[in-house]
Amino acid sequence: MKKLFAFLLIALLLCSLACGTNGTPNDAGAEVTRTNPAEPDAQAASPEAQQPETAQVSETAQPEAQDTETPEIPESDPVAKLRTELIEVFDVMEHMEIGASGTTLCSHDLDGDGTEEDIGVEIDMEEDTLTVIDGERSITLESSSMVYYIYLCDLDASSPYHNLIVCADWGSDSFIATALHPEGDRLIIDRQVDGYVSWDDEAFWVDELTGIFGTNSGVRPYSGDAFEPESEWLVCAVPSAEYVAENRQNLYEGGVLLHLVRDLPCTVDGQPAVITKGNCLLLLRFNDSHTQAKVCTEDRSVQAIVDIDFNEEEWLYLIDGVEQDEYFDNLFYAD
Ligand SMILES: [Ca+2]
Repeated sequence: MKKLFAFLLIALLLCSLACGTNGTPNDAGAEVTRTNPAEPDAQAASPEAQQPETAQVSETAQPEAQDTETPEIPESDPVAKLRTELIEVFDVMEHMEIGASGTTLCSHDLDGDGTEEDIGVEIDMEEDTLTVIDGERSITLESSSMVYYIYLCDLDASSPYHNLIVCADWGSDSFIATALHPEGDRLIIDRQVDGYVSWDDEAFWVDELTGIFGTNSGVRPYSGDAFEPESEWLVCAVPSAEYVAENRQNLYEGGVLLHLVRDLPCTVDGQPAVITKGNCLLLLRFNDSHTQAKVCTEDRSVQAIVDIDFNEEEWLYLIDGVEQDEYFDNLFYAD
């Protein structure tokens, strides 16, 4: 994860430099052109009607220069109420004795019957498996990883049992998270997610990979017995407070300002619109099917939704039939 984070920081630095070479981001207000979908024939027939209504947006706002706090997640999609509790997190490899294939991590009453049982793991490097053990119960997961974190937690206080989340690195910082709970004499998989799990005072967050608009990943909260995502929308991963402080000119609310070099078709207030080239945009969120992105202009006066055709086989992101890297000149992860 450290490698991924360092990589992301380098990516963000390069992005910021690229944006900086294309003019001062705040030297002009964002311009959004709204088209009128109700009168397509009139637009085609009349030259005057082809001039769409243009909304000039107010002066851009400069972020507080001295504010070095970790940026808040922009906008207010509903986020899960706190229903989760982290009891303990185990770095499995640190618990392993040298040469051992398994270890007991702790004693805990995972099933809620009032009696503690031993929770542990066994690793089979020949079969590439990880077996999670809870007393008499066990489950074997496929894994080629040697980096494991196991979260002992209570995902839903209304259930009698507690949960385990196994977070394994399959190589190249490609994590998979498996949420488990005890049921009878078995451990049951609630959900497996491609992503890295972290926890804060609000929820468990899963960092999922994406390539939308040059990002590397996005996060969203998961909670509940089924370890379900609490929002359709993922928040783009935010860089560190130190990085934000050092790169104020191209950052806003923790994201990188993307420099538009092509008019971007989008939806504003439910109406078709175009954000004209020359503006800088901030990617706020994207949805879990990678088909929509929420963006805002750098002064945050206009928020828009961009429809994206995601070709998963070729990992291509197309906007109005054009690859995303033709819209911006400072994407780090291009198609
Ligand atoms: Ca028990």
